[in-house]
Amino acid sequence: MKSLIRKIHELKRKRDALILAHNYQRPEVQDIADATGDSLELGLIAAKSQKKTIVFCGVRFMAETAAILSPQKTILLPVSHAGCGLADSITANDVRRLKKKHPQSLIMAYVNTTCEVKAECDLCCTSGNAVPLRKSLGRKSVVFVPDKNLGAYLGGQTSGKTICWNGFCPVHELLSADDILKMKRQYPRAKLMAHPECRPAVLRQADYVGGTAGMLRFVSQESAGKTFLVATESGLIHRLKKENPGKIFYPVSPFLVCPTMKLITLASVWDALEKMQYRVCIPDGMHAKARKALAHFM
Ligand code: CIZ
Ligand code: SF4
Repeated sequence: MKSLIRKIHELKRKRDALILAHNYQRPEVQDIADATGDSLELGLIAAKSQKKTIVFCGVRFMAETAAILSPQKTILLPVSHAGCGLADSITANDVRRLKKKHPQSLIMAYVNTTCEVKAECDLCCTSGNAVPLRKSLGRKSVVFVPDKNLGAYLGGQTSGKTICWNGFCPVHELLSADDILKMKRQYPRAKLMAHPECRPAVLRQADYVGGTAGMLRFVSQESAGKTFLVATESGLIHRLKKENPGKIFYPVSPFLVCPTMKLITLASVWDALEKMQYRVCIPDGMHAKARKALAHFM
């Protein structure tokens, strides 16, 4: 493995590339990356970087988001079929139908959507800024796509009407209130952090609800707690432990593993650099529309 890591670093220099890894990536992939983060953080790092080539270790919609934010750069996704069950739960046609059905509503998309879907939406949010963004729209009716759990959470936090698409993340949806109760019984003093893609019955038990960037902040700044129960994809635990050596983290279930996130390995990162594959391109004519939905991030 050491020689493969060395080879990746050599090739990265030769190609003058930047390697970015999502917080859900395998530990060894996170460790060779120049930066780790959530999809929006990584997209913004890509956009600010001087490097022309970005190896994006994550799933397709994330690499697409980086490509929307960095139209002049070459964005490489090491495994071309690394998709997201949640993003694939809605198509651009579905959104066009929703717009016809709810002509008075704004269409708000979670970042976990394809570029075709983003291009049809009015604005895009992450798990980190969904609540303030929804609040800024006041009592305006909103159709939120595609995550029903994040949508229900938003509806509960804000006053306007929020109509939800029925999508869900196949990983977070697996968690039940019982899984949480069992862990809380075992670690009664631990703080529970839950991703808003979890079911409402899980979120109701959480001390903190937020995306991966928010969880990292909660642990480092906002909480005096020492032990944390983590209700999100297992990859985040590696970074939580690395950045908080004095604290203890337990995944709330052994099943919180996203199979498509884990498709990316060191070997595929090396291949991506060697063969300059697989380039993620935004179809002509879609770029400007998708960028508009992301404009408030830039
Ligand atoms: O936007 C992301 O990066 C996702 C899907 C997860 C998170 O909360 O960081
Ligand atoms: Fe998609 Fe869920 Fe995997 Fe995140 S954890 S990439 S939402 S399938």
